[in-house]
Amino acid sequence: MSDNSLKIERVETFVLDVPTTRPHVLAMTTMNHQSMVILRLTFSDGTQGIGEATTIGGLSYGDESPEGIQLTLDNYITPMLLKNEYKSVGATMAFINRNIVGNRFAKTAIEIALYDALGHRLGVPVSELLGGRVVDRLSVLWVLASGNLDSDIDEAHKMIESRRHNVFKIKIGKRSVEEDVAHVAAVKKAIGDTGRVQVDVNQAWTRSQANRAAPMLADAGIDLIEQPLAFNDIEGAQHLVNQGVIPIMLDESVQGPKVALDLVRAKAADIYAIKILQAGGLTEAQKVISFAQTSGAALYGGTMLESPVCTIASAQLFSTYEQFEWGTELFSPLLQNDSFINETLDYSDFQLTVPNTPGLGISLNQEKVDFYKR
Ligand code: MUC
Ligand code: MG
Repeated sequence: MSDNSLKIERVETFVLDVPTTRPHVLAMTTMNHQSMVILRLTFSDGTQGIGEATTIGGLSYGDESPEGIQLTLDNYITPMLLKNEYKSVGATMAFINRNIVGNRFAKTAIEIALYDALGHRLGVPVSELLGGRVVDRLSVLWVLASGNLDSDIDEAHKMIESRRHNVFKIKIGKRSVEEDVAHVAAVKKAIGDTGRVQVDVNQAWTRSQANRAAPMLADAGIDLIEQPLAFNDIEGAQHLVNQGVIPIMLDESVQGPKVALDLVRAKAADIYAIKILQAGGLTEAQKVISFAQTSGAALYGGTMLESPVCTIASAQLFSTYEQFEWGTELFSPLLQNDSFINETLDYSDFQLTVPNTPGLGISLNQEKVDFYKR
């Protein structure tokens, strides 16, 4: 069948609320469950594609919410998809981008599903549609965010012993700089040379707090500081990078390729967290990566605490690069206490295996979807 005669016949969206294995304490919210918008496209040739758009803590992290994403998909994007002949992933995304401003997360869900369906139609993994696989395994860190020092240390030891993770990101910014530094220094001391530690402030500090904390964290043996300042404080980030006390990573700041280009021009980060949802899709994330890489900055594979769907979409993309110097944080399926896919993801020896079967390489377990959907 030629692609010209293809149509998208059905678009389904579900909001799933899946409990976390423990409360996940971030500077701006504490998560006891994760709410994920899952999308399924069905084409006239019978192929299907799945996608996802997920935020953190409703509207506390960014400007799209699960309910808003579902509404955008159902009321605005779906009618466009059903009305037009399907030509290609690129033509569909170009059409959506011409007609819908912003809404990067909702657009990402569509693009993931289009690539998944195309992979199934052609019999290749999504990585092959994005330039081709370079690596099959990705390093994955674990995020310590229990809010309690003893639990964090205990969790870190267990992860190292089971060879699941030996790099840890600790969420800070809720308490005073001194309390936070004491907490992360104690974790680093407890694990010593068996693991590495980095911190994520999630925009909670003022410039003076960041200036004070940077040398303290460097002295404690912490590898890097992620998003110490407000997402739009480019000058502040630039100043911290110039000081060169400790590497600075930007995350919430990286809202799509145009912003990434501005950040790169301003030399506002040593490391960029690459998130396909924040970028606005897989193709947009490729642009962000190109800007960061070309500028000489380093890469880190980020997450919005996504389900396996978006996690594996990200992994398919990241696998097409020789090196994400700071690894990835594609751990969130392990923070959810149940799974709604049929496959078991392989997390072992501190890495995740990127599926190598057609499309994303994972499929929805409909019974579980029905159980967790609102
Ligand atoms: C963030 O800001 O990095 C990623 C891991 C995690 O625990 O929270 C997210 C968001
Ligand atoms: Mg972050």
